[in-house]
Amino acid sequence: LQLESDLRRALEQQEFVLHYQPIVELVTQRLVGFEALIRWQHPERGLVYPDTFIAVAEDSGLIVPMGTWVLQAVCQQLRIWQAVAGSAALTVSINLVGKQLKSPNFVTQLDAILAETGLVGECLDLEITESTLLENTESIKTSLLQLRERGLQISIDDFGTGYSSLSYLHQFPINTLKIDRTFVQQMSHGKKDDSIVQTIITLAHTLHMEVVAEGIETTEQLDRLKALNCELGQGYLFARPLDQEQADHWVNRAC
Ligand code: G
Ligand code: G
Ligand code: MN
Ligand code: NA
Repeated sequence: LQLESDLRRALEQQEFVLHYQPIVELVTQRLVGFEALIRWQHPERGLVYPDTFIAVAEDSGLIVPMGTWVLQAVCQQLRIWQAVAGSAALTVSINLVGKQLKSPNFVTQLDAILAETGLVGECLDLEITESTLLENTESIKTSLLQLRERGLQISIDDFGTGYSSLSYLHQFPINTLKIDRTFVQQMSHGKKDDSIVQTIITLAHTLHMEVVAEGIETTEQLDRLKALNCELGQGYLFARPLDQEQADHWVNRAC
C-alpha cells in the first residue's frame, strides 16, 4: 500500500524516466529501433527497476496512467529522433500488460498522442506476453485489431516461456516473436543446445513473422543466430538499456 501511494506520487512528480535498448539488424549491426524500458528515478533510493513496481502498478490500476505517460514520452522522443537525417524508419517497442490493452480508452489515447506528435502508427511496436494473449478476451482482441488498422506492430515478448498455445498465433495480428533470453543464453559455449531457438525461428518464418533474439551477450551467440537466419537482436553485446543522452548518441552515430 505504501508502494502504491509512492507510485501515485511519483507519477504526479514526473519521477519516471525511460531507458532505451538498441535493437539491431544482426548481419549489419545497423540500428533499427529501441525497446523502451521504464525506470523510477527515486529521490532517495536512486534508480528503481520495473521488476519492483510493475506488478503493484498493475494490481492497483496505476499501470494505465503510467502507460499513457510512457506512450507520450516515447512518441515525443521518436519525433525528435526521426528528425535526424536517415532515421525516419526507427521504431520503438513498448511493453504492455493486459490491463492496458483492456482499458477502454487505450486506443483513443493512442490516437490523440499520434495526432499530437504527427507520428504514424508504423513506428510503434507493442510487446505483449503470451499470457496476455491467452486471456483471449473480446476487449483485447478488439484493441489488437484496432492497433493493426493504425499500422502498429505487435510483438510477443519472452516467447517460449509462457503457457504457449500456438492457436493464438493465427487468431491475432502478430508481426514479431521475441525469443526469450533464457533460450539465447542456453546457446552458450559448450552446451550447443539451440534446438528451441531454431524451432522458434522456423515457426516465426513459416508464419511470415520476424524474430528478435533477446539477451545476446557473446559473439558466439550472435554468429549462431545469424547462421540460423535470425534477423534482429538486442543484448549487452550491442548495448545495455541506455539513458536518453546515450541513446541520442546511438541515433546520431547510426543515422
Ligand atoms: O528493464 P528491465 O529488464 O529491468 O525490465 C524488467 C521488466 O519490466 C521487463 O519484463 C519489461 O517488460 C517490464 N517493463 C519495462 N518497462 C515497462 C513499461 O513501460 N511498461 C510495462 N508494462 N512493463 C515494462
Ligand atoms: O521482459 P523483457 O524482455 O521486456 O525484459 C527486458 C529486460 O532484459 C530488460 O530489463 C533488460 O535490462 C534485460 N536485458 C536486455 N539485454 C540483456 C542481456 O543481454 N542480458 C541480460 N541478462 N539481460 C538483458
Ligand atoms: Mn520486452
Ligand atoms: Na522479453
